[in-house]
Amino acid sequence: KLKRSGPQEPPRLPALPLIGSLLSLRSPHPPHVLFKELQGKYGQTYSLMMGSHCVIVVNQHAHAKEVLLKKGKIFAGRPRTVTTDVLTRDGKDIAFGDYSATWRFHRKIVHGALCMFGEGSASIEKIICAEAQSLCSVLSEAAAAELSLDLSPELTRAVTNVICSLCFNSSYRKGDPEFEAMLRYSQGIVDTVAKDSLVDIFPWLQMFPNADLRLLKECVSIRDKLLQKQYEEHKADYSDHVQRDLLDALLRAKRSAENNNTAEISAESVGLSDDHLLMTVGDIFGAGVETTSTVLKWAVTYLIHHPQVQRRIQEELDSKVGVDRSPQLSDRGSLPYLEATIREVLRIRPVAPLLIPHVALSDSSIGDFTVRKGSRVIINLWSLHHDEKEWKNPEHFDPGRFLDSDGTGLIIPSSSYLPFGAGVRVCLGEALAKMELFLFLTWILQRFTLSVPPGHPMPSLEGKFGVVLQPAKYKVNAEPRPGWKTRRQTKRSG
Ligand code: HEM
Ligand code: PLO
Repeated sequence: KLKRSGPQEPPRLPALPLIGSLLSLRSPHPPHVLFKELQGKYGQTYSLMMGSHCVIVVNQHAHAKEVLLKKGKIFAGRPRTVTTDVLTRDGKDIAFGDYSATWRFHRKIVHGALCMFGEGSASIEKIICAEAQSLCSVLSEAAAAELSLDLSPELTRAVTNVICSLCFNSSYRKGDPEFEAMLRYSQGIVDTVAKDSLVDIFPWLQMFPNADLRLLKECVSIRDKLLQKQYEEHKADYSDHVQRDLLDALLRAKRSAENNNTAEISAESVGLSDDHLLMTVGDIFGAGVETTSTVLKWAVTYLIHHPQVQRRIQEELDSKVGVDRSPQLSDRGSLPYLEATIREVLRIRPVAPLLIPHVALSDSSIGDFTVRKGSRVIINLWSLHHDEKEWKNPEHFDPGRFLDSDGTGLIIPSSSYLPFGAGVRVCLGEALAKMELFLFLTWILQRFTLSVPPGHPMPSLEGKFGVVLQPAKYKVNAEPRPGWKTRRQTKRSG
C-alpha cells in the first residue's frame, strides 16, 4: 500500500446511504463483526458516514489507547442520538451525557457513594452473599424437584437486588410483579436503544411511525414511573444525618447546592435538577443490572460448553475453600483459575463490544490520521479481543491464557484487552461488577454442577447484539455436588 506523508484522513468506505440499514436490519452479521471484517478491505482504522455524521472505526489497541487514554479528554464527548435522548432526557445522565462539568460532578458523587456503600465497606459483601444464598436455594429447590430452569431471571434478580440495595436501599422478592415489569421494560430498552437504529442515523425518520421507537418510549415511561416513585419516597424520608444509599447521596448534594444558593451556583446550574438526579440513578441501576447479569449468563454458557473448566474451578474451590464454609471476597487471591475464567469470559464475549461511541471535542488525530472535531469514534472492542495477532485462536475459550507458565499466577497476556474501557470514560462499576462475578460464581460452583438437560442441544454461543451483547435463553440442570444434596445451603461456621 502507498504511504503518503503528512496528515491524511482515514480510508473511507464508499458513502453508502444505506449503511444504517446495513447495521440494524437483517445483515448477516452484527455490527461489531461486520466492522472487524471491513478491516480486510480498509485497514484497521477507517471511517464511514452514518447519515450526516462521520464515524471513525478503530479496530486496533494502539489506536484505541490513543483515543481513550493519551487523548482521553479530547475524545471524551458523546453523540446525541434520538434513542439515547429518549432514555436520558436529552443526555442528563452519565453514560450518554456529553463531557461537561455536570457529567464530572455526577461521576464523582456516584464514585463516592459506591465506595461508601459498596467497595469500601463490608456491607456490600454481606448483601451479595445474601443474594447468592437465595439464588442457591432456588437452584436446590429446582434440583430437588428434578426441574431444569432458565437461570436468566434468577441471576438477574440476584444482581438487581444488589444494585437496588445500593441505589434505593430496597430489594425484590421472587415473583414480585414490579420485578417482572422491570425485566420486561429493561429488555425493551436493551433491544431498542443506542444501536444505531435508523432513527439515530436519520433523525427525520421520527416523523414516521416506527415500532422500535414506540416500544422504547413505552418502556422508558414505565421505568421513569418506578424511578419517580423511589425518588418521592426518598425525598419524603430524607435526613441530612443518615445516608442510606446512592439516591440519598445525590439528594444530599442537591440540598447542599440549594443551601448555597447564590445567583451563579443554583442546583439547576450545576446539574442537580430532579431530571439529572433521576437519570444518574437510572444509569447506575440499568448498568448495574444489565451488564453483570449478562456476564454471569455468558459465564454459565461457557462453563456448560467446557465441563473441564468447570471441574477445574470446582477442584480449586474444594482445595482452597472446602465445604465447611461459603466463599468470601478474601478468597479472591487464592482462586486464580476462577479469576482467569472470568477474564476470559469478558474477553471472548465483551458486554459492550463497541463501547459507547466517543466524540472528538476538537480537531485531533489518531495515529497518522487527522480527525475533525465532531467526528464519532467507535472503539471496536470485539476486534481488540479477537485480534489474531494478539490472541492465539481467539474464538477458542481458554482461561489458561490468563495464567503464567506454572498455572498459578494471573497475567494479562496482551494489551489488546479492555473489557471496561479505559481513561476518563472508564466504567464506573468495575470493582462492584468484579465482586459480584466472583461471589456469585463461587457460591454456585461450590454447590452445583451445571449442564444442559439430557437430550437438549448445547446453548448457542452467538450473542444477540443490542446495547449489550446477550446470550440466548436456554434451560440448565443444576446438579448438587456430592455433599450438597441433602444439606441446607448454608453451613454455619465452626
Ligand atoms: C461504561 C463495561 C458493569 C456503570 C462502561 C463502558 C464499558 C463498560 C465498556 C464504556 C466505556 C467507554 O465508553 O469508553 C462494563 C462491564 C461490566 C460493567 C464489562 C460488568 C462486568 C457496570 C456496573 C455499573 C457500571 C455494575 C454500575 C454500578 C457504568 C457507567 C458507565 C459505564 C455509569 C458510563 C461511564 C461514562 O460514560 O462516563 N462500562 N461495565 N458498569 N459503566 Fe460499566
Ligand atoms: C440497560 C437497560 C436499562 O433499562 C437502561 C440502561 C441504562 C444504562 C446503560 C444500560 C441500559 C446498558 C449498559 C450501559 C449502561 C450505561 C453503561 C453501560 C450502556 C441501556 C455500558 C456497558 O456501557
